[in-house]
Amino acid sequence: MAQFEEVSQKSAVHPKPVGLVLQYGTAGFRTNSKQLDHVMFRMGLLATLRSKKTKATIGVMVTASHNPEEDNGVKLVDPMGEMVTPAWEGYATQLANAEQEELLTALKDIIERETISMAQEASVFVGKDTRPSSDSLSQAVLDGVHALGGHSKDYGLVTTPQLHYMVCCQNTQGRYGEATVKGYYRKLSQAFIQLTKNVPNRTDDQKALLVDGANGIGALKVCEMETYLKNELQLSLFNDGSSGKLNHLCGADYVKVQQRAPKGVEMTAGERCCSYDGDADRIVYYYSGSAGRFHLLDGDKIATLISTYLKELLTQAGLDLQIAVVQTAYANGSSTQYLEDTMKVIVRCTKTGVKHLHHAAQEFDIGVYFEANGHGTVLFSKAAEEKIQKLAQDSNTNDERRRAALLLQNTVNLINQTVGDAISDMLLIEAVLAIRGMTVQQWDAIYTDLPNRQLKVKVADRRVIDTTDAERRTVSPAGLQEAIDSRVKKYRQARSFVRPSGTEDVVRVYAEADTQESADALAHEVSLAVYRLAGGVGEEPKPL
Ligand code: G16
Repeated sequence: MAQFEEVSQKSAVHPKPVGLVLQYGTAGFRTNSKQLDHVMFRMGLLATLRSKKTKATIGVMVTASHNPEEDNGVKLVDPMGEMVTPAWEGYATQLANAEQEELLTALKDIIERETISMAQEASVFVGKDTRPSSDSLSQAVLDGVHALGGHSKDYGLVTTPQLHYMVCCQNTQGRYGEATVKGYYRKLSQAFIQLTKNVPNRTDDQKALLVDGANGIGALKVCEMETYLKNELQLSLFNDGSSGKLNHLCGADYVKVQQRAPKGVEMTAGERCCSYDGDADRIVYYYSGSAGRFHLLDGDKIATLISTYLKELLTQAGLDLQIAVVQTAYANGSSTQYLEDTMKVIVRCTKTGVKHLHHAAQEFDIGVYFEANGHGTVLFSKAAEEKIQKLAQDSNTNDERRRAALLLQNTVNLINQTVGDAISDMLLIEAVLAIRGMTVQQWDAIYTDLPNRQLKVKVADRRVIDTTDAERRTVSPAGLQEAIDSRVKKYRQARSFVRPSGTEDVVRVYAEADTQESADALAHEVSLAVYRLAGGVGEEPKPL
């Protein structure tokens, strides 16, 4: 077939280094950008096949999100804007790792197993972040799409959640919104203005927010959006990419893991600040206390704020909808306790990775999901959206119920339900704080985090660590879980777990306890156990 000849010819321009094997990680392939040209070409092929199979538009985002600038990666987006289904992750691995001469066989194998009609039209949306390598890598994706005769639309520089949004808009024939960047700005800003317009006496101070753009795509896009917000939010942007390096000493991951303010943000005591990550699908908030102490409001605090707000509105609206919060093992113990014991909402724990949380959240009328690192959103079932809409339009209902229903309706419009979205989450948080008349300090005081520490340990092969129970326990290597258990016992209110990262070549260690000293000591002791039992390389971990 002519298509396969084209693939053969074009793939020679994007050759695979012999013997190179890459794993499909937490959010797709991710490694040094120099190793990714063939992967991108092949993901263009795969996205085209997925599009033929689903008869819908598929998205390919070229980004390595929170990783350093020299890395890159790829995220595949399924028709409703969600991450690609796990069965196809296997195909992605098969295709990415096939040696040059095996590529056509691997491709034909997928076509056969999925009974794909090659006569079917295909459409792929492509986006990229601001990394220097993203230009040529996104071109490699496009080459892959065209080699199999697929149609493409190149959105160029967009945030990851913007690309997810475009795919969903396209496949819902515009019901979710208009598949353009302007359409995205219009939908979100209108919802934000509707939500905040009736809040009495919002001062300029209350409208002010400091934003750390991580020197990435989020900085560019939030600037573009600002005019649409009509001064209802007054942003001061730092780390806008004009001089600093992407994610270097800034961005959501740095702030969360280091528990300190990013470089370059001039914050004064009590000012609300937030940080995006490198592709703007995560956000964390923070402020400096009166004694100069750094206060972090991470994904757990965001989930608590949003679910409290939604629960209150549901009560006011008299709507009987089940609300749940989905977290991972990284969720601070205090947040889980508060959600279950005080707020009395259902809490679920899944493995790390948005795809797992998203899937779990879909089981409820309203599923609020957030990873502690600030990646999350809210999902509304179709039935829940319909009930909200019906009530908002019911002129016979009383004012309080109608007001709550209208707020819920605009809240639904403000949220990017396809995936975590730093810009959409930021607007939602700002709206909730305004509507509830809360300061960042009052939000922070909802519950007190248990002191915690995250560390990374280098090992020869992180795959030797296998976990179970939503990554809260290890099953291999032998003796590691026992070692963790015996160390946890020494501290009060303590918990610790380890897991191989799916985005970086490290093992992640998490520990929490009643004091920062104990959390630090526990994290160090567990890191040593990992180093000794799981094949640590380089220097032994040192106490903090
Ligand atoms: C990705 C995933 C997140 C995950 C993070 C870290 O985020 O989308 O779900 O929490 O990686 O994963 P790991 O601990 O396996 O390295 P991002 O923002 O980097 O794309």
